Amino acid sequence: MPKPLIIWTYDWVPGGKGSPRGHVRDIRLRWACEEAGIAYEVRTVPFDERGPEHFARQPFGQVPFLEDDGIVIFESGAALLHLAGKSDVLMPRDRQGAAETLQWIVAALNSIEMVTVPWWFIGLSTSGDNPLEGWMAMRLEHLEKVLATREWLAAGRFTAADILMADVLRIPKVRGFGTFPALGAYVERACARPAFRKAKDDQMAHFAAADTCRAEVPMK
Ligand SMILES: N[C@@H](CCC(=O)N[C@@H](CS)C(=O)NCC(=O)O)C(=O)O
Repeated sequence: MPKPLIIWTYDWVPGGKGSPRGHVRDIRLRWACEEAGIAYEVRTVPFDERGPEHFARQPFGQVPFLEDDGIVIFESGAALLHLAGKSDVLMPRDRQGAAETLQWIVAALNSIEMVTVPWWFIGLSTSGDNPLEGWMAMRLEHLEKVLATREWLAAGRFTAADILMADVLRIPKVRGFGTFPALGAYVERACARPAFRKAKDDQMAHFAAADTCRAEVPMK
């Protein structure tokens, strides 16, 4: 019997306004496993005190990382590709379909997330106009043209590229996709999938349970 693989995430992240709950990147791996029917467990590293064992497996002290039968792999994109190697639900096996999936996975990370994350951080720290708004709008406009003509990004069907792109687009979704209706519909469509809903609900429940544990720790 193959061992279930392990998705590592934090034991807790802050709740409340601006909370990352529901957005912690282990959701990408949970979602992929749910889509592909891959058995997995979730285990945790401390959020507050990141020790040498954590850094040995994720050199930036971040999450997620994945453990699969002796292999440990960090970076959500790399871990997603590792999962895609296990199931053609996530990545077609024909050369063209695989190439399209791969290119859109890298595009999600290197052309879209490279804008959305700094845009989001700067937005948190400025009350005025976000200086990255123009850059963001340009990237979204180009992606809008692609998604206006197709349901999913690669190979004519849902793939791991859509898991990554839709999750990345959940950040700009907060500002609204007013002039980008195809992007709005795409994120809605992806996030309506039962596998995403399960992954998100499970992540929310995981961090909510951690709140309860913290509340139960006796005060010194
Ligand atoms: N490029 C990394 C980014 C990982 C990342 O930013 N993880 C967040 C949680 S979603 C984190 O660990 N943040 C805490 C920190 O950066 O110290 C990946 O995709 O895995």
